[in-house]
Amino acid sequence: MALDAVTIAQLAEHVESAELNAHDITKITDEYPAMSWDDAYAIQDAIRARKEARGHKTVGLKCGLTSRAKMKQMGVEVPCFGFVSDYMSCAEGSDIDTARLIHPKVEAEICIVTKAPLRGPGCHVGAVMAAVDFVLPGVEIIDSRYRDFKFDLKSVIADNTSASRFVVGGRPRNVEELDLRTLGVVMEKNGRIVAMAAGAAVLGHPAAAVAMLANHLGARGQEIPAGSFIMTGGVTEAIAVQAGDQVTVRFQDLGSVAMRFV
Ligand code: OOG
Ligand code: MG
Repeated sequence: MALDAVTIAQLAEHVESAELNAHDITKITDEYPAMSWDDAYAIQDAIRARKEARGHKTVGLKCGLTSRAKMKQMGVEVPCFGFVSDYMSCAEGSDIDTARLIHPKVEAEICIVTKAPLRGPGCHVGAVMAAVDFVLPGVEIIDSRYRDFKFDLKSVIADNTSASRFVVGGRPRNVEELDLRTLGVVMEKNGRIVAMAAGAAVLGHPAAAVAMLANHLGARGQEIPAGSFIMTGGVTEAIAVQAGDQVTVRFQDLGSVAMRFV
């Protein structure tokens, strides 16, 4: 760790305040260029602890930057991991208030719920598939707290990987009924197709993102508990939205997920 405990706590408050007050900040590595990967995750953990101390429940885990399209869009080469809180969950078909966000973008994500714990190291696609209870379609609304949505990997990890809102919808399906690699996803904004991809865009197989998460947590002595909701990462590049936009994502075999931005 390059940063001391006081600095970690101050940065957690700084980044979380930007989220809660919907104002942007400069990326924190500008001021702390020596920040390590452990520092970045320690800041994210401190943000999680702050939310939980205020009574917010952590309701899921997320993988980010797992598709080439997302990596290319953000200029980052390695996936990252974060969490989602109860207040970030929005109902299918609901209105999402952009006044509480900075510069939101939508992402189509294949999501899973586990029925058994997953622990790395050595977690692989087979182990993940055996632990999947069911598969769900989801849309994540990301909202980087960094100016102009520009960051490096350490800064975005400290910002809980831009987590902001998410919508889970459609119908749950058993994993054996699906081929997650060829599962097609079509994203529409205001009735026009704006992006499309198949599940394999996520590290060759969305379950590979979950294995990576289990291995990441395993290296830190943690596991993915049974019953976890996990978002495997955007299959296409993220699409900017603003008040007045309507978004529908159609997932092959999983139904569609829709929302409106107001
Ligand atoms: C980081 C979060 C990326 C995904 O699904 O790739 C993410 C960002 O692009 O702001 O959630
Ligand atoms: Mg995402």
